[in-house]
Amino acid sequence: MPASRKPASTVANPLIRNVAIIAHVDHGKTTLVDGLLRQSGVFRANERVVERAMDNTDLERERGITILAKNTAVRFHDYLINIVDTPGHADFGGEVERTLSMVDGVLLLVDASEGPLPQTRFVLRKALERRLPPIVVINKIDRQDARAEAVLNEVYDLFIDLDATEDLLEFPVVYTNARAGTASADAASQGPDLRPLFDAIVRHVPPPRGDRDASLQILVANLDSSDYLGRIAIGRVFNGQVRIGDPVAVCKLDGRAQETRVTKLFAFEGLKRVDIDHASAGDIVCLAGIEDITIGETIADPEERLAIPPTAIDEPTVSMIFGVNTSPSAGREGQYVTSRNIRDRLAKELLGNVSIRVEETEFPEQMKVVGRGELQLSILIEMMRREGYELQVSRPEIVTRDTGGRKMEPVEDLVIDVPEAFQGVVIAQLGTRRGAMTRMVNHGSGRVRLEFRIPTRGLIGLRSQFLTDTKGTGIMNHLFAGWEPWHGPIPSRATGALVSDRSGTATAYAIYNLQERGEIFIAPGTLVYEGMIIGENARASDLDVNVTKEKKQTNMRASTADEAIRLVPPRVLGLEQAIEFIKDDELVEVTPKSIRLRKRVLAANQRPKSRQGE
Ligand SMILES: Nc1nc2c(ncn2[C@@H]2O[C@H](COP(=O)(O)OP(=O)(O)OP(=O)(O)O)[C@@H](O)[C@H]2O)c(=O)[nH]1
Ligand SMILES: [Mg+2]
Repeated sequence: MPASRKPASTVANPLIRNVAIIAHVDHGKTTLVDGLLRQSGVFRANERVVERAMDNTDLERERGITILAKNTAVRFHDYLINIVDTPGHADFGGEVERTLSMVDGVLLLVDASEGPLPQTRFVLRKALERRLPPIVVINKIDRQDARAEAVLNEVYDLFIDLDATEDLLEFPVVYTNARAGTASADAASQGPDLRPLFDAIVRHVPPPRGDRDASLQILVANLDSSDYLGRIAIGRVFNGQVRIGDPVAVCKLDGRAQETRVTKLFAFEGLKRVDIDHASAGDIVCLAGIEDITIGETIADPEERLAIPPTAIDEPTVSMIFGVNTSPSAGREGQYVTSRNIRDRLAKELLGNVSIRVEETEFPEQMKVVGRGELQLSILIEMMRREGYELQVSRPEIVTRDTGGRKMEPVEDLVIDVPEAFQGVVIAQLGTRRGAMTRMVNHGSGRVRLEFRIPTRGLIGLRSQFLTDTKGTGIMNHLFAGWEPWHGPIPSRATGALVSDRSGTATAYAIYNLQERGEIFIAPGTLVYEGMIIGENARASDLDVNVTKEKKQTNMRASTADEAIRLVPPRVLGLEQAIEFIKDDELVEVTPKSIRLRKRVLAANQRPKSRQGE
């Protein structure tokens, strides 16, 4: 099948702009889209609009972060502006990479106080590789600690560092307060609205190029689904035109062509999808009713079948084993529990999620899922659990490579921002994880910025430790930096586990007696099984304990009431904390109702005793 995308020299539609908003996490992308939606008259005057309207999945709203890239479109005068809101967290970088194929320019948002951070660098690099002209938006200009001028200089440095060509260095700059919905070309004064930003988009983002009269080519860059339409392909028409009812050929990734017909066609309009019967070069559209279509495929003319070569995406580096739940309580709380169920769900995930990979293991009931980071994998696990799945997962591992007989591992650039007082403890912690400090900047504000080069392995489990060490005041961000020779062993958790030695119901009496040994994870009344981890031992070795013991002299449990008063509240681990906590010989059991920690080998007498100081 011929693969080509003619570099069209003609403007496909002078009244369209296709733009992506890219930035480091939390710099205000989704909030800025709210402003653009509001001010383009998408909402009725009296309509109440939720904040961060584009973050419309449960998990996005709960966590306040964008996970999936999403499209919207707004009108400004005679122009239609298609906007892609992208996630800023490094684990979802794949979403940014794939959506850049839809657009002709980017808004690079930078927080006026934080300045460029690791993911700013990543997304800008991806945009520059595609030679997408940027508009730099310095956002949160209202912050007390805003330092717009210095931040702009840092942005220039970043461009130069990334070898941006002269023409791309001449980017326009707009200063915004996304929350208030104001923009200005000048840092010192804010206008009444976002018009300066709309103007900049219309002026500096080039109109889409393409040939309406050429053979049809639509590149699928994203997927969505709806209950009554099924799978929806989202993509950009690069060349040609398409009408409802047209026969088309889908150029599949494996080189096959699948003939089908266009039955449903939509365009974006604010937060809605509207039916259209025709689209042409330059448009961003949704097509429903094409079976099995996936990202990277081209919907083409049935005769000519010209595929657009898909873009290569950075390789994932962190893996976890997803397996069938084998604990004694398996199957009680979930709806989908078999390896077949888990396998099918992962296959479905692969269709829409370009930055994960699923590999078989030597055991049919275990799959290895490879992704970009712990957060990405734990979000997938959380989604599965909410959909009714039960599974057990292992401690995250990193992917290694063999280069010329040398074992190589991924390393990251880690940027940390902490109050000076915590600098020492953070440096010590990173030292044990083989982090090497590369830079230290003291802005004189009481906080210091520390930069490290660290094996990706050293980051596993770091986040919760870091938050504890800095009493929640530290900020850490990292970015994949490349491959380096294996850095040697990194110690895992220094403490052992308190492990239940039998099944039964945990009692307040037993917990009361155990709590001096370490921290307890469960409350009285919790059902436990042999091999289940019920707490963290203060010492390095594991300890088998009886957490079901009843007080001898009373025959009633009534006494639990007064004992409960003296119980330290359990440290209940959330999914991510549980994943960060476990060692290689431990697993996290995940069901729609519970998150339990367990030893891999449940029977106490068959379990190898964990070695001291491992
Ligand atoms: N003070 C101030 N806060 C802002 C501004 N813009 C956004 N915020 C706040 O910054 C936080 C993050 O905003 P989001 O819009 O979710 O950021 P984002 O870039 O979409 O984040 P991700 O999609 O997760 O990468 C929210 O609490 C916003 O209210 C601004 O101009 N000024
Ligand atoms: Mg967002």
